[in-house]
Amino acid sequence: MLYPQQNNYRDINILDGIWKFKLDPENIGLKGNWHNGINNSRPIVVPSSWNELYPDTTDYIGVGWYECDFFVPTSWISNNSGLRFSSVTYKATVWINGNLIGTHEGGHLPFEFQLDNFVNDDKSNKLVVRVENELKPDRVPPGNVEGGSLSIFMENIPRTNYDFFPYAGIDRSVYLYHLPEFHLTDVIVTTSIVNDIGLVEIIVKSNNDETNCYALISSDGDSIKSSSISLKEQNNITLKINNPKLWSCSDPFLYQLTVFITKNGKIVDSYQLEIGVRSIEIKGHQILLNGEPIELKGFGRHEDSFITGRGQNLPQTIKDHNLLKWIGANSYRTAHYPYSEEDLFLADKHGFLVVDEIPAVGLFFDGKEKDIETRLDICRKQISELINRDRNHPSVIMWSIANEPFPPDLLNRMQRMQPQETSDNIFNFLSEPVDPNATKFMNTLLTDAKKLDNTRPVTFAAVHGTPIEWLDNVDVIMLNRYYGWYFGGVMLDEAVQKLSIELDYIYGKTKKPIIISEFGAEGMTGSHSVSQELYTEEYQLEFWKRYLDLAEQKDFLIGLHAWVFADFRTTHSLKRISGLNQKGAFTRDRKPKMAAHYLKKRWN
Ligand code: BDP
Repeated sequence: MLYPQQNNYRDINILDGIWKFKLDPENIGLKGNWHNGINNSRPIVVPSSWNELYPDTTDYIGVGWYECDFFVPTSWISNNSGLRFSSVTYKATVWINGNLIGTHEGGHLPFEFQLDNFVNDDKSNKLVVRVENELKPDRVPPGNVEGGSLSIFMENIPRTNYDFFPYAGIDRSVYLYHLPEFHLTDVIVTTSIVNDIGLVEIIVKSNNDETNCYALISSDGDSIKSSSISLKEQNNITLKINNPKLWSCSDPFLYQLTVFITKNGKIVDSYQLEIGVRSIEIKGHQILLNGEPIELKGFGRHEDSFITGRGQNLPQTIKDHNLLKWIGANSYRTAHYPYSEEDLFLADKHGFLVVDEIPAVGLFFDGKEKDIETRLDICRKQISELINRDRNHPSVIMWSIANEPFPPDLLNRMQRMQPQETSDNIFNFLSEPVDPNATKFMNTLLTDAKKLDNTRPVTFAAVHGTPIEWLDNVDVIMLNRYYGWYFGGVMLDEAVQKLSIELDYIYGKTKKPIIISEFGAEGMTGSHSVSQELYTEEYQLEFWKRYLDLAEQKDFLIGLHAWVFADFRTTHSLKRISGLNQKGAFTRDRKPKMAAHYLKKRWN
């Protein structure tokens, strides 16, 4: 799905602004025909999460209704206009002028509907959206899980199966768009480098194959143009750039690519995008960018801010990217869901290496079989939506199909992870097979991602105790590790020793590159101590220092993503003081903690 664009042939109208809003705690709106218009509404901002705006919406789980009016320019009424939501969390049902136009399940990913036949060309139109954010075990991410996997560690409210606040609403921009009669429906770009030649392969899809197509790549006044192809005969174009300027972290050079559609020799549509010429491959225990080994330094992040919640906050996105540069990071993971498209456009420009993740956090494999099947279907849909959205970004180097899927018998496996557990062959149990259905679930997702895009490695972030057989099918292993916090807090010497043994064990079994995709300790700003004390800024710093020191001794450890970039809002529980996860290098308002200054020294 192409990002909406305005040019000589295409038009957009962004509907962001103040909309009408009403909660529906009794769920009476559907019967009460609220889809024709809502009464007694109050204002809300689109995009934003509804939670931080009113006292009664803060912890609200249920249904909320949105409404706005819009006009469609008369020049648009030609059967090619659409309505695109960049993200609605969690489930959206959409009506225009009282007519149902569609539904979409799952946050953080875009969806769109054709407008034709639904809109008036002479008067205003009423758009009504019912948003529902119930926490259910058969959703992704899941919530209200019976004997919830997360409650092993903490009873939390609202009852998510994951550690961040379930913000809800129309949380990213809403677009009306208009396309010309003959238009591009997709452009897929892959690049490679062969003997100093940059190959740019473009697959073009159009709504009409009685058209022709050509592509132009330009930079600094130079341009390369392909010959024109008939889309009836082929839909792929390859352009060659001699001695290309490659996209890299230190020089994220972007070329302008424009794809044109012509009909009877006349241009009828075009689409522009910025592309980076680069290659990514795995060789032995290394990830190679343009043939050179890379090391990832950075964080897992969250889209989380005061007042807007998880709603799109572009000033904060810019600020976060600047702080990532300041601290010397070259990489991040979109933990635990796809970030805004604008975030990735910036990553392309800034040269960040992004691990792009679907919202599959808190997956578990016990409970009702039907729920497991539903979750699998949703994850598969999310992988496809994510790859279709993000595949043209040079910054995206890997797909992550889950965060911490919980192996069956999690509690028992975790107990063996305590540093005090020192029996011989402590990690052998990781090589034992687990429930084959769970393994099949994981392999289905990895295979899907590979099939949709065979140019990028696939991975997932593995919790303590993840069986080796789940790691067998990833290209790069990502491990979330908390030795020295949840596992042997304060006992840093023993913790790092156990981590070292485990890393050697896993590498020995798999021979794949390993990234520690999470490691962190809570550091409450202003909490200090001369001795090693949990929750102090000193302990947080020391924790990260020990992991960084260990990483220097392991060749196969090719990346460290500290958890987490900044403090973020999570559910209420005894372990989350003030409703915050405080493992951030920065506070929630982006002030550096002691450990941020330390990481800056190490990473620069
Ligand atoms: C990890 C989870 C992450 C949590 C983190 C923590 O992947 O979402 O926020 O633990 O406890 O296991 O801080």
